[in-house]
Amino acid sequence: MKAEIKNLKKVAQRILEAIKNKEKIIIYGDSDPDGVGSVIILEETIKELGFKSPKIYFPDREKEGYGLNEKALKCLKKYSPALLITLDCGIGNISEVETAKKMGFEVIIIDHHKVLSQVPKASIICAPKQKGDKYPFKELANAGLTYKLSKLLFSLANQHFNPERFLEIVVLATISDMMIIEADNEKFIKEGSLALNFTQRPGLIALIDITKFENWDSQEIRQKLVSILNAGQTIKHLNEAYVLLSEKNLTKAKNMVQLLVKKSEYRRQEIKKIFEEIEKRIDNSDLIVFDGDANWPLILLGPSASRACNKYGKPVFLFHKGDKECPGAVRMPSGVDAVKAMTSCEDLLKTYGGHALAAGFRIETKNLENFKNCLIKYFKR
Ligand SMILES: [Mn+2]
Repeated sequence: MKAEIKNLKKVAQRILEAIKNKEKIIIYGDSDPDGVGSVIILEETIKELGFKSPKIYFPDREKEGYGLNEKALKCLKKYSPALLITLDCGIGNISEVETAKKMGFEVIIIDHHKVLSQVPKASIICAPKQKGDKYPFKELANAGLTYKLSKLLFSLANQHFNPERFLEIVVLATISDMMIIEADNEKFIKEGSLALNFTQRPGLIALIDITKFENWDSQEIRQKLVSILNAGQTIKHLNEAYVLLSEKNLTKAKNMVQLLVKKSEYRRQEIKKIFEEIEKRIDNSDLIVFDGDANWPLILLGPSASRACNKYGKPVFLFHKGDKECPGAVRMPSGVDAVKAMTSCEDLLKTYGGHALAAGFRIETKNLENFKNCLIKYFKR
């Protein structure tokens, strides 16, 4: 029998206990389609299993940064004591988990990102990349991981599980996070694309309707659906993609989609401007692209870095230049590991993490030059 994901069952049992005891539950997700998808799957699952109203929270990447953060915890403090479940984030938040625990939260981390040398002291960590996890496939999107949790929750509760309503979400998240298309992911994409075809979800019906869907393949899903979901901003701690995919009313969903389409067009133009600026500044003799600007918002840097990385085939580090601190996005050509590269400079960084080919960091502005030199040293080896 195939080994199971470490702690998946522990998490499921703890959540069922919380449902039974009517504890408070906070679902805390990353503000991108994978985080949004994970939140929707877990929220709908526990509601169907009888839990009334979990508190949902998405951090604002511009104002709060990625992952669990102190500002968010201050907002959430009034809900303590509660079970705080982080989805698609948390594995790098050592000090923030400490703060959360002091506030009276019990923290559960469900995160598919790379595990750094130290892990937070959470109550339970479910992360396929953590030590001792024997599950053979390591490249699930976080929504794929949450899907497995959902399935287990339904089965432990002896309730009927309807896979399609979640597979249609998993496919979007898996494609959005650019997870490798093999093993579980291949199955998710195949079955998820089919499920999308027959979706009952007003947000997806509206989205598919407006984008004139034709081929139902990964490329079209990325270009037409994921790009629009990605334009969703986080407003009052809720991501707009989440609001759309949770909407029950088709007319409202259609209006939301129209707004998101406009935002995604604007976003595309802004990304193009940043990319053109990078092209102007680039020095072809440099080993890496390392650039920042006070006018570049963090949320546009991932896609801008992807474009630069595709074109130049070099490691790309882009940051929003702040007076004191700079948050940044990293993209790597295949075969190079962003997290390993940053680990070699970890003393200079406030936080960092992510995947081999797509990652992020936060650094004090005074350390930028040293960080750049440290990276060049790493890539020269
Ligand atoms: Mn993710």
